[in-house]
Amino acid sequence: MMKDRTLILIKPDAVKKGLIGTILSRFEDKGFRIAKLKMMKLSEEDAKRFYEVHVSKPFFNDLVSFITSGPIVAALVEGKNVQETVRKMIGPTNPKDAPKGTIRGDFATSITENAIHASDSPESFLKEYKVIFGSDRDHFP
Ligand code: 3AN
Repeated sequence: MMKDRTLILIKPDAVKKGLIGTILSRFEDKGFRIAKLKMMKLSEEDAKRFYEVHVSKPFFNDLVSFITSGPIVAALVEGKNVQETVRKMIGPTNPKDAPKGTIRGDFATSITENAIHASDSPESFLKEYKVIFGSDRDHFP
């Protein structure tokens, strides 16, 4: 059986605001396990691969330039129903629609600078995982 897992990115706005620990704590407090953790700066090429599904969207260039604008923190998070639960915990894409208590509701600045990314399907998880952790030595089985 496939393990329940998701990939999150703490985006450059949240890293700059000093929210790495706060955001990771929310997942640990919920009972999820941080199975891998990496602080990095995405290259433009990897950012374009990561966001490939959005290539035809009008916001694609802004998205790539923002995600490459500073360090991010990537985590592999595991636990029962983690993908669905984490999507609920982060809240809607636009912080204007995100309730207090969600990560975006509490910390996002704008629809672009929205603090966090989380995989929205098993397929996107695999793709994203490969971009972020795929070239690591101890890579995912
Ligand atoms: P989510 O991150 O909630 O899954 P997606 O996958 O629709 O949202 O979009 C990916 C990222 O693209 C968002 N996190 C956000 O930063 C950016 N984005 C989405 N929609 C817009 C938009 N209308 N204008 C600007 N940026 C957007």
